Amino acid sequence: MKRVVFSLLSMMLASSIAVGASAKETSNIAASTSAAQSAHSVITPMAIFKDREPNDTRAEANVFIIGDGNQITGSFPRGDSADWFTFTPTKTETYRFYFSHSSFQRYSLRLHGDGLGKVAEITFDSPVRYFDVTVQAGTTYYLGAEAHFRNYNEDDTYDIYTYKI
Ligand SMILES: [Ca+2]
Repeated sequence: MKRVVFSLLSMMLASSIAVGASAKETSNIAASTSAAQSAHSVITPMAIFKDREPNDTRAEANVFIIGDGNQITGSFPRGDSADWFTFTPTKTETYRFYFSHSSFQRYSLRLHGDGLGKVAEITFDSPVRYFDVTVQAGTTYYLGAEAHFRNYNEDDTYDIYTYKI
């Protein structure tokens, strides 16, 4: 998509130069560039990664690809109290990890990094349901959700949203 936009812009710029662009035409090109970039950012696909058993240990962790707006969605039905996910960022970037679930459930979330130990945690009793972490390119991380106390009559699902800050 980006390549197509850039090629189109190059053609537009080349034709403007050939005929001698006025200041107004130049500003129109700038406006269309900005519009094309906005359209591109709006249509960037976001991915939802599902909780797939077995994933109760780091060795069995499900794959996750961290990205702006990407999400993990899972649940803790009877007999399941831990879900692990692993990801290796390709860029060093700061993300907010937002952990969402029913207030009837006592769930926790922690992030470990290879060689880094535990880098962040949301305990089951914490009123703050997010943490911010600068993830390092090439480092493998493990994200673990855990159910401590459950109400089986209520919604047992959870979501982990990651977005760039
Ligand atoms: Ca599990």
